[in-house]
Amino acid sequence: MERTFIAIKPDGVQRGLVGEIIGRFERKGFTLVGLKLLNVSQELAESHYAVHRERPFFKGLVEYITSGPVVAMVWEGDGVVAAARKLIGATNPLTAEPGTIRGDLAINIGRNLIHGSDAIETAQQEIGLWFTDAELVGWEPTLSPWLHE
Ligand code: DAT
Ligand code: MG
Repeated sequence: MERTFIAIKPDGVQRGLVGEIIGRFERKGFTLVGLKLLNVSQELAESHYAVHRERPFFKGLVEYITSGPVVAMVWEGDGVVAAARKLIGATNPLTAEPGTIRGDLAINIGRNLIHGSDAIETAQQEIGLWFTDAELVGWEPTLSPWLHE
C-alpha cells in the first residue's frame, strides 16, 4: 500500500493547527500509520532538505524546521503521495488554491505550515529517515468498505 511522509512544521504546531491539518487527511479517508511530535535535530533537518543544500534559502529553511516541535506522520492509501500534495497546495501559500491547507491557512513561503513528499521514491526515503519500522503501525480501518468500492 502506498505511503507518504507528512510533517506539520513548527508554525503549524505553534498556531494550534495540528488538529485542523490532521483532520483534513482523516476526512479525505487516508489511514494514519505513523505519528510523533519531536524537536528536529540539525542533522535530521539537513538530511531532510539535502536536495536544497545549494539553494539560497537553505539556511533559513533549516532554522525554520528546527525552531520548535514538528508533528511527523506517515499516511497510507491509494494514490496518497500525489493526493496529499493536492491537499497541501502550492509551495507559496499566496498562490496555493483556496481549499488547500496552505491556500486556506498560510501566507508566507517561509511559513508554509506543512511538508509532504513529492514522489513515491522520495516518500520511501523520507519515511526511512524520520521513522523506524517499529514506529509504523499497519492496520485495517473498519471503515474501509465505505471508502473503497
Ligand atoms: P514543497 O515544500 O512544496 O515540496 P520545495 O520542496 O520546493 O517545496 O521546497 C521545500 C521548502 O523550501 C518549501 O516548503 C519552502 C522552501 N522554499 C522553496 N522554495 C523557496 C524559495 N524560492 N524561497 C524561500 N523558500 C523556499
Ligand atoms: Mg518538497
